[in-house]
Amino acid sequence: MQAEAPAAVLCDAAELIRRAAALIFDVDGTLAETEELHRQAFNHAFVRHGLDWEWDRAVYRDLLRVTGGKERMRAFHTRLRVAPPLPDADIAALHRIKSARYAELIETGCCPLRPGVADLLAAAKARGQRLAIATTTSHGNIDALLSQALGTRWAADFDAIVAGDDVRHKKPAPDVYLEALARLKLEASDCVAIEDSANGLIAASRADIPVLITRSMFFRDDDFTDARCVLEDLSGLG
Ligand code: XBP
Ligand code: MG
Repeated sequence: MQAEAPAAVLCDAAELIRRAAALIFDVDGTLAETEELHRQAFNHAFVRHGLDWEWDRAVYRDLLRVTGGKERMRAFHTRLRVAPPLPDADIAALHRIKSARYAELIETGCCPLRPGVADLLAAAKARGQRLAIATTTSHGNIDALLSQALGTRWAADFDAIVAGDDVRHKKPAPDVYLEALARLKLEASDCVAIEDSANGLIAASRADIPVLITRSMFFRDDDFTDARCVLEDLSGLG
């Protein structure tokens, strides 16, 4: 008797996507494997600011439990138990340097969209489905990535673009997804959230939005039990 596959594996991802009135995309790890560039940009900022911090991939994987670059740096400093805490002005200055470096790295073209993303965006648009973004990162980072990948007029195809600083609480709070639903004027059940991390799954689920997971570099082993579907990538869904 063959063991029952987990419900998420049995789901028909193409059907889940086709039925939705809107697709709400996470950015980092979902549209592109950007977290490795974020990590390099953080390390660049630490050197520029005269800090002897360096985040290798193992440290960064653990720190990614904290969403938001500024919050991540504050969490790391707290773990060092070095008093006094870094002033907000220093955190803000570090984040500006980091974001500028991230944009420079993205503009080299070294971080393409993940497999299937461009085709899915085009197919959804052709089917008359609406597109939205719900991310923890900044508008500047979204624009750097999608201008590079889709051209400078990329935003015209999205009905709602909600970034981390647009809401009070970042993921795993549902705020960015609730704001996206409000701007779309759609019910949660009429949409699908496309995510790569447990924090993203929790955020969308708290907004009652069905979630399709695309496994990514830093979150491969996260618990995706509550997702409707778990895929390696978005290939073939366009
Ligand atoms: C992932 C995040 C972001 C990025 C870094 O966002 O948690 O904090 O790691 O970007 P997503 P910032 O919801 O798209 O997966 O430094 O701009 O926060
Ligand atoms: Mg993500």
